[in-house]
Amino acid sequence: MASVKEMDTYAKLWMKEAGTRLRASFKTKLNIEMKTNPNDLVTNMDKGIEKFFCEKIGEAFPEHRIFGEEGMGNDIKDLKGTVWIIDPIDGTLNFIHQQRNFAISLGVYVDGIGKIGMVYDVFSDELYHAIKGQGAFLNDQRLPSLEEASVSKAIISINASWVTENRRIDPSLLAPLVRDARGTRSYGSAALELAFVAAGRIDAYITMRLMPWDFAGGVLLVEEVGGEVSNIKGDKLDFLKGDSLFVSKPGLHKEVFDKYLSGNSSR
Ligand code: 2AM
Ligand code: CA
Ligand code: CA
Ligand code: CA
Repeated sequence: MASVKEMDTYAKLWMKEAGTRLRASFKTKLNIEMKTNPNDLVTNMDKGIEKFFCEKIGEAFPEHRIFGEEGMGNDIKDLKGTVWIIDPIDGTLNFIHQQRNFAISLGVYVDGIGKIGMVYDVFSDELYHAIKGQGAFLNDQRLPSLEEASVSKAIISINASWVTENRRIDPSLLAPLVRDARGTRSYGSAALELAFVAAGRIDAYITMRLMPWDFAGGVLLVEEVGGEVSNIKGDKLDFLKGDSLFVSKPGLHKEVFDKYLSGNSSR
C-alpha cells in the first residue's frame, strides 16, 4: 500500500506543476463555458488541471479513486479505500476575473479519514499542507496552533449572500454576527478561506453550501492547528454530498452557536 509520505511527496510536486500551468495560462485566451447558470462557469483550465491530476494519480497509484469537481475521476458513492478529492480551481470566478485569489485543493482520504490536505494559492505561490497527526505547514514552515478567539475581536469570512434573502438560512440569524464581529471579509474561494483560518489570517469562515472538493483539503489544515470544524448545525461534515461549513479558532464555535445560531433550523 502507498505510504502517506509517498503520496505527500507526489502531491506536492503535482500541485507545483499544476500551479505553473495555471500561471502560464494567464497569457492565453481562456475558453469559458456556462455550467448550471450564467454565474457558474468552467474553463478549459479547470478541466485540464483535473485531467492532469487524474493522469498523474492513475500512473502512480492505479488502485486509488478520484473525486473531482469536473467529473473526470470516478463516480464516487462511498469513501472506501484511498480517494483523492480534488478541486482543480477553487474560485473559478476569481481565476477568470482577477487571475488571483484562487487555489488548487486536494485531500487524500483513506476509508473516510483525511490523511493529507493541501491548498495551493497559485498567485501567491503559497502551498499549505497538512498531514493528519503531524501538523500543518505553509511553504514547509510549521503553522502554530491557533489561539482562542471571541466574536468582538474576530475577522469573519462570510459571503454577503447569507445575510440577504437566500434559500439556505434566515438572514436575520447571521446579520447580528456580522454586526458584532470586528470585521468581515469574503475571498470567493472556500479552500483559500480555510487556509487563511489555519494560518490565523482570519478567525472564522462560515458558508451555507459547499461541495466535498471545496473543503476536503482545507478542513485538515484547520484541524491540524487546533481549529474547530463542523457544519452550520455543529455536526460532522458530509464528504459525499457536501455541506454547510463553519470553521474557526478555538472558542468561537461555542460563542457563535450559543449567541447567534441557537434558533437555526437550516442544514
Ligand atoms: P468553485 O470556484 O470551485 O466553483 C465561492 O464562494 C466558493 O463557492 C468557491 O469555493 C466556489 O468553488 C464555491 N462554489 C461555487 N458554486 C458552488 C455551488 N453551486 N455549490 C457549492 N460551492 C460552490
Ligand atoms: Ca465550479
Ligand atoms: Ca470549489
Ligand atoms: Ca472548482
